[in-house]
Amino acid sequence: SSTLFAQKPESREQTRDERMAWWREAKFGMFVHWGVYSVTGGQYKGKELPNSAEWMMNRGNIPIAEYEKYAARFNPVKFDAAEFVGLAKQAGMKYLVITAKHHDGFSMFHSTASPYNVVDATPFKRDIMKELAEACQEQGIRFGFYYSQCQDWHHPGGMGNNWDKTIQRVSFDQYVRDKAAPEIKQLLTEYGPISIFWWDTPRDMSKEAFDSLHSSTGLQPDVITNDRLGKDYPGDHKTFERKIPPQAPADKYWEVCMPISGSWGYKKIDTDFKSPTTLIRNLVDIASKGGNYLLNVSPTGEGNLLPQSVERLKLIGQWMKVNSESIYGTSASPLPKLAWGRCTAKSVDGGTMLYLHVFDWPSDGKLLVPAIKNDVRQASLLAHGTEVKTRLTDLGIELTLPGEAPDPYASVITISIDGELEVGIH
Ligand code: H79
Repeated sequence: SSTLFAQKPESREQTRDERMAWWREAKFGMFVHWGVYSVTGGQYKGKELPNSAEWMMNRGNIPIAEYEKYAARFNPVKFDAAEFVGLAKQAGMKYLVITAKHHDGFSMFHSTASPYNVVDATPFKRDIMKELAEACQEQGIRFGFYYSQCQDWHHPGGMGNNWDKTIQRVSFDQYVRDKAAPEIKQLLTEYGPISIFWWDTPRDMSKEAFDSLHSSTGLQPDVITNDRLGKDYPGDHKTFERKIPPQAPADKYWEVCMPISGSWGYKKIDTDFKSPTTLIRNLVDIASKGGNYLLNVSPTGEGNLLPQSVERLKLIGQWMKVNSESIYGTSASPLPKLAWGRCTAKSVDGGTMLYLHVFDWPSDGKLLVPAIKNDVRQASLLAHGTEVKTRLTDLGIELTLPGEAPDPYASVITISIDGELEVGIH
């Protein structure tokens, strides 16, 4: 493609694998959508607005001057950064990415480029991004910013607002110069180490605007970016939204971001919370295809998470406490599609460790791990270390399992194999 969307300079490209090493190891992160839209939880003038939440301003065609008033109602007194980050950590998440500015143009940090921010325009007056950056640093959680670089429904040069005709429009380039570029520079210089800069969502822009946004991430040499800055800009990793790819994608680094419920931002009426089983199996499914899971939660206007989210994060954490070895640092399954669950793999000294995640426990106790031609050194249940009997057959390895599944979400069996793993049709 054109030089407009050129790759990163050679010197940085060479270290991409190094920069991605922690991310690949981490596998699991928390995504957070939080802003002044969270005050009403998707409702406008007391009524439920379809597909609203963080899109409320757009869905309600709310004029800028009217939407600004939500800032005066944003006072999340229940927010405690240490507690919030602690919950992510307890769930087994290794990083946190939060909306520094969503499409509505409201800055959740003490922006020096726009007074429409959490310190200057709300009764709360606290720099939420700074508090989270510090809490993450303290608790060993990597920290990243989501930033809507194209759509900004508040600035007269931002994209996306076609309903407020009262504003005197300026160019997108001017919006980048006045707001986006200085804000990004501030986020990448005043908030400590930033591990991820998460662009959303790509639209056409001039070379000047692209170069300015693109070069600003160079302020933190180790920062990881996704593929949503510009149309053909690959970034460091690919982002899938809401849907898990049915097969392992060809991309070296990729993630699936997905809300824990129906929407990204807090919604008062949200009946679509995913079950703990679905959430844990999603994490396993994504890991088995070599990707990361960025699971979104939605703080309310008061700054807390709904009990449905807290409960789910804690259940995932309980599962991870026993089984995280089967997730962190693993790579995609080397096996063909498995009827009963998923597999992740790790290279170990002189061999391979396979982690079999059994979703459907066999009623006859016989589990076939297809296509493996190697003898097994050892097989055991990860939860208790109980050894599992194995037999090499024409079709692969047959395991003899106890009658009951040890885990209702996903029972993990480890298989260690000496030497090179041989997989194929017999
Ligand atoms: O931040 C989250 C979304 O707000 C944002 N990306 C994720 C991570 C996003 N921006 N655009 N889109 C997602 C896709 C746009 C979907 C739309 Fe709609 C369909 C826009 C209008 C119709 C969904 C449904 C949003 C409003 C109604």
